[in-house]
Amino acid sequence: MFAPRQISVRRQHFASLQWRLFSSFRVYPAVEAALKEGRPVVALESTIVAHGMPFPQNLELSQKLASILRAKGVEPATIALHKGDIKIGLHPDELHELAESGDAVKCTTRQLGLFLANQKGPSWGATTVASTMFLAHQAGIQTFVTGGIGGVHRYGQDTLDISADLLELSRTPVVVVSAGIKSILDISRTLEVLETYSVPVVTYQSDEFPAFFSPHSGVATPARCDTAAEIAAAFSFNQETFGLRSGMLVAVPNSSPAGEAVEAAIQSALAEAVDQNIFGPAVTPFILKRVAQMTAGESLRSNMALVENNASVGADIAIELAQQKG
Ligand code: PSU
Ligand code: MN
Repeated sequence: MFAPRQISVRRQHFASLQWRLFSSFRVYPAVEAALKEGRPVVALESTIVAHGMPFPQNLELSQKLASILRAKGVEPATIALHKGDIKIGLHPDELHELAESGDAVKCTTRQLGLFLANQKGPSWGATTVASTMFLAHQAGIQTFVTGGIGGVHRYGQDTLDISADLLELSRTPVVVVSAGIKSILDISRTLEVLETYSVPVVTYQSDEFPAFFSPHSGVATPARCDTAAEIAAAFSFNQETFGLRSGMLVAVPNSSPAGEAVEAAIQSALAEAVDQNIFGPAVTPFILKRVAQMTAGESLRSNMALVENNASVGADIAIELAQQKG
């Protein structure tokens, strides 16, 4: 007898919560139209733009990604915070401003509210894999393309420096397309944590889990999928049939691997970070920057190529997911 009323009260509560939550959402018109019409959309993160690469390569990559996605009929949506707004998709001028800003605040999920509440800080908040996933899901976007995810840092068993990206993958249903995990992290331990968190991890068309700059890590992949359709179906079974809430990590082996100099540079950048007492959220941006400097742009070239490759696979997954819904 009481059940229907309870449900409707709960719905009303949810609706008012949604309204408050969405009140500072600014969905870019092209993204909004695609979502309304059930066309495929792919989310992109802003930390890779603000902290992962220098200007102007970060802008060039963002523009290239947009054209790769649009050529396949997929709408790109770069997610970022700007002053009091949550941006789902950016105008080209906004993307330019973000890429050039230099002072964007790296915002993982726990920083979202703090950034919006702080009126005095820098204008741009750059979302990480974790917070981009979270916001993409709020906006109804199921596929997210990036380069590399955060994970268990080396010696993470002592420092407990384990990226919030792993926690978010465990609780937010978004497919994250990456080139695996960088060797600045502890790849085996990262895969162990993902297993504990019940996050499906698949490698695209390979039995070996890739290590970002290199398609080889020496670690066997937990699962292999050969087509975008299989990945989309596995994700949908988890959501629809089993009611699971976790995301999914897809690793696409890098087809433009960086030379061996990059691995050597990673080793020395890691040592420098320890020497200079750099820790926590500052570690990843520091190492990426040093490696790019030490390899005279070789790491950057490989990084840009792998993200483009991921965009192509991610677009196919988004298309499959949109077809399954439609
Ligand atoms: N790995 C990269 N490039 C990046 C990042 C990771 O190769 O730009 C960024 C992503 O935004 C990722 C974040 O979510 O770093 C992880 O940071 P942390 O380890 O502090 O959680
Ligand atoms: Mn960390």
